[in-house]
Amino acid sequence: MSPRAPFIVIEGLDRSGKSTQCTTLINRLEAAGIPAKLLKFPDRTTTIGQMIDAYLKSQSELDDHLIHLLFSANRWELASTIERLLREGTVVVCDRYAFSGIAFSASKGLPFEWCRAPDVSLPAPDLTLFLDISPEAAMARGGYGEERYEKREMQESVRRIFVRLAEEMNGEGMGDSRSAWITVDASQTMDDVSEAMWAHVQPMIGGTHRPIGRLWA
Ligand code: FDM
Ligand code: MG
Repeated sequence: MSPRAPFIVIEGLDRSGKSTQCTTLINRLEAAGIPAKLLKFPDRTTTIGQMIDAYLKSQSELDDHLIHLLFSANRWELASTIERLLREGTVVVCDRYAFSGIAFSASKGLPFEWCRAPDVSLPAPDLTLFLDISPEAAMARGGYGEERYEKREMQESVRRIFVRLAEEMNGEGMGDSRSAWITVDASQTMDDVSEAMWAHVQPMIGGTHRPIGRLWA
């Protein structure tokens, strides 16, 4: 049986350089002759994604629990596509995933375990690269945009929860999740960040015979 491709998630605060680095990573994979597909959550193109988009732009108001479940449902919409791509040998790079889901909703005061529950058993990334930057440094890059959550206090709380998730993902008792979490210093130059990311991705590009893991299952 031929190996499946790895599933790579990029997480980070707003203005951490996440989207740019995702594109650079895809280009590097393709230049190395590896088929690769970039996915982004929220995926604003689906019906659920359009509801999320309106909420983020403050064009609608939704209960905190409800929007959390929509973000999760938006991942489940793509779950089988992710698995198919990996089995076909296409590396999947995701700009945000379930970790953003927990970090942002828990920052609004929803219980951590409640936030995790709807994402349990989603395809687990083989590698999560967390682009870490302080909210001060992120703001110095030109400030935040107009969307909901792009505020200093929110970003500080989100970062604290990402750090908690990092400790947990690398700790004991992760069961079948088997997802390495690597923190990358995103305050470096763009080139240094992409080099640091590539150093972790490059060893995986040959694929793996390990079955696709399930998040927190
Ligand atoms: N976000 C993103 C969430 O609150 N929950 C989620 O599950 C995901 C995937 O949506 F503020 C938040 C994070 C961010 C906003 O993301 C839109 P982008 O990457 O800025 O488009
Ligand atoms: Mg944003």
